[in-house]
Formats: sequence, structure tokens, C-alpha cells
Amino acid sequence: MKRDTRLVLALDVTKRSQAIHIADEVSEYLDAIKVNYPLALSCGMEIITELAERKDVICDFKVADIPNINRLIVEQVFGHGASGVIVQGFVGEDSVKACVDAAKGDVFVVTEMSHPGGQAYTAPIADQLARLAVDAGASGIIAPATRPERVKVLREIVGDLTILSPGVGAQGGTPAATIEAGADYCIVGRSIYNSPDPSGSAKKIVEEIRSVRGVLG
Ligand code: NUP
Repeated sequence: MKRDTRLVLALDVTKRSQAIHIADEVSEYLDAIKVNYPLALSCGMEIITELAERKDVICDFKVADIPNINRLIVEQVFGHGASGVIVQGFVGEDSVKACVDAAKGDVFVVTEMSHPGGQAYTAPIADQLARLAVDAGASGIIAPATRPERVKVLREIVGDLTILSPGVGAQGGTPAATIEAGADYCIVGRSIYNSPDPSGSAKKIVEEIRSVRGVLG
């Protein structure tokens, strides 16, 4: 995955034409595009292949099954041209390892989820999930931009693994606080694709990330 703008677009729209239009409009500001169920279920898995011609695609399927099924899902994801997949860790190390073994690219493990409900069940086990990601040989973790103090703690646990942080913009997190806390990438959806000026909004986010990274050195 490119490490340039440090912005990943969460392309959670449900029309192919809109998805392609936004992807092309903000392309220069992106290191990758994240595809979640709304887009894959409405447009079919072919949308992954189509977007992968433009940018690295991460499939946010939060894979959470027994090892055999996880393997089959991950094979489909990479078979359609994705460069990465997001999986759940709470199903256990064997299930995550099955993803890592089947992957032809990056595997990211969800730790503490960014929404308010994420504090009930995912927060208490987030540190363990981060350790599991390291032990299972994952490429990185997903950590909440809505709680930068937690990103900081999770960074200490995962060392130099990659941290992608959703929750910037619509959920209240800021690009600066997220990167300062130790995230490698900000994941942003609604603040870009619902913006009257998606390209201008993406540019602003990238400028904020760059200003912080400049200070961090
Ligand atoms: O903890 C998580 N929070 C989260 O928002 C883990 C995620 N994968 N996401 C995803 O990031 C969510 O599914 C959506 O695709 C994106 C955030 O979108 P937005 O809030 O920027 O619109």
C-alpha cells in the first residue's frame, strides 16, 4: 500500500456510477480505497476489480467466522483484485491466522471500534486483540480515530504494524489528532463522499495530515 497521502477513502455508496465518479474525482488524494458491504452487495464483487485498476482496494468485510470459512472469504477478496482485507479478531487466533495464510496482501484486525457502542464490548478486549494481530502475523490493526488516546496505547502494543483509523470527520475524530496519536492512515467516508466538494474536502484532510507529519518528522 502506498504511504503518500495517508488517506484511505471509505467508499460507502451504493451506486456503481457514483462510486466510480467519486473515486476518480478524489483519486489524487488517496493511498487506497476501502470497500465495505454496502458497495459490494449493491454492485457485486466486480466493483473491487474495477476500483483496483485505479487504487489499492481494502475490503472491509470484518471477516468473523471459523477458519475454513474465513479462508474461503479471503480467497474471494484477493481473487477479485483487493490488496487488503479487514477481519475481526474476537473469533480467535486460529480464525485470524487462516486469513493471514490465505491472504495475497494485507490483513488488518479490528480492535476497538470507533462508534459509541464500540466501548461496550470491543474496548475491554482491544489490547488483547492488538496483541493477537501481532502474534497472528497480521499487517496491522484498525483503531478508533474517535479516541486518539486509545490509538496511542494500541500503537505501543503493535510496534511498527500499520494502524488505519476510521472515525475521522462524521464520527468526530480529526486527522491531526489521529496522526499525532500514532495512526499511519486516516479512513474517511461521509466527510468526503457526502461533501458538496469531495475533492476539496479530501485535499483539506491531506493537508492537515501532512502538516502534522511534517512536525513529527
Ligand atoms: O471501528 C470501526 N469504525 C468504522 O467506522 C471500523 C471500521 N471499519 N469502520 C468503517 O470506517 C465503517 O464501516 C465505515 O466504512 C468507515 C467510516 O465511515 P465514515 O464514518 O467516515 O463515513
